[in-house]
Amino acid sequence: MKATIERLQRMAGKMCVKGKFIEGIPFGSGHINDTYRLAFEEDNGKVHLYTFQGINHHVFPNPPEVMENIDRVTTHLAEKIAADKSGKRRDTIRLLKTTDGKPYCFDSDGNFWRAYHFVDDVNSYDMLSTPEQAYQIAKSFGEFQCDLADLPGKRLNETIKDFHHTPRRYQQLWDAVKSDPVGRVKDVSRELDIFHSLEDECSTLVRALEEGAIPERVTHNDTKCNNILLDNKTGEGACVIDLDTVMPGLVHYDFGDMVRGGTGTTAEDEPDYSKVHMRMEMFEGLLKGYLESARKFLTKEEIELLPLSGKIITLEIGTRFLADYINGDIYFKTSRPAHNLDRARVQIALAQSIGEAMPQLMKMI
Ligand code: ADP
Ligand code: GN1
Ligand code: MG
Repeated sequence: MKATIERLQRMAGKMCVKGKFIEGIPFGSGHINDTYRLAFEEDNGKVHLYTFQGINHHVFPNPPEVMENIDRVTTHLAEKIAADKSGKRRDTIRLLKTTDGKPYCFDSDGNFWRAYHFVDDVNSYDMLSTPEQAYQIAKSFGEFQCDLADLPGKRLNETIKDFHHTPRRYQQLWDAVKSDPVGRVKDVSRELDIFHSLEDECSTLVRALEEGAIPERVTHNDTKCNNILLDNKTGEGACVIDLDTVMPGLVHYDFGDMVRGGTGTTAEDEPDYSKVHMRMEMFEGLLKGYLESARKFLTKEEIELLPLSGKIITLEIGTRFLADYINGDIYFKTSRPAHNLDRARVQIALAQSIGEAMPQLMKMI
């Protein structure tokens, strides 16, 4: 869905924005939603920026349930920020209400739209360049989990069923292989063999949950490094974003996805996977930041599984990229024919590199 300027203006007309529309530009590098930055100007010259997003309803089958979660979570975080006297608390993204008081509206094709106040003087990074960034990111995501531990009310909606049920993600890959709708399976036998050989180990987290060894908590579930905004001046985490998948989950999929997104030597879609390795100093930064904020609530069993979590989620997301390649690129946004295959190969190489480092990683905890 690519929105025209006219459509963005019509959506803006339904939201409580300040000022007159001056521009709308595509923004960010997310794989799922359609994100735009809109600017408005008041008569006195003051400019207001907002993020407008068309929600991908193929990925999120029930957008009102997604928005109910986001409304509850951001309200809870905003209350904590308002009650904090030190003024040092990280901010939350803040939803804009529609003119009739709702957290989303529709366009003429029935697509769901939402808007947030744009967070300025920040940056989000597709790849990390320093261990300090890794430290700040993990510290912020740990605080985010901690802040949501006392979220009042019913269990959050599961916005995507079995989102991090790794064995079911594997099953989706085997289902794709079986149906082979666009004849791509013949090109990926090396990748399938590797995934197959690691399948049992990948069930470790789900098994531990089922056996009651580790608890369910409220987690973010999509903690790659461009889902947090870092303050341009201080380098600290300014705001956690992309809250579509905040729901009940395991802390490991959050920590693991930081390892996946933050420790690699290349972009997630590097075409030459021989360049892919995990960077130990980034892992150290992540672990230090995460434990600094999360150690107070984590159990011993949870901490012991942190190193393995990076390998497991990297393979899990690898199975999703490969399944999407086999299915003809219907889920993740792509910009070239082998895009999902490149992404899957990078995940395999990174998971192998994390696997090789496992003895050292275990020593660090
Ligand atoms: P997706 O689900 O497609 O990944 P995101 O919610 O992560 O969508 O948004 C995509 C990008 O837009 C982010 O990586 C970030 O760069 C930018 N962005 C999103 N929300 C805001 C915001 N409130 N302020 C500033 N930038 C934002
Ligand atoms: C998607 O929305 P975005 O781009 O932050 C995906 C994640 C994947 C990630 C891989 C809802 O994240 O699960 O790990 O791409 N989000 C959804 O880059 O499927
Ligand atoms: Mg995102």
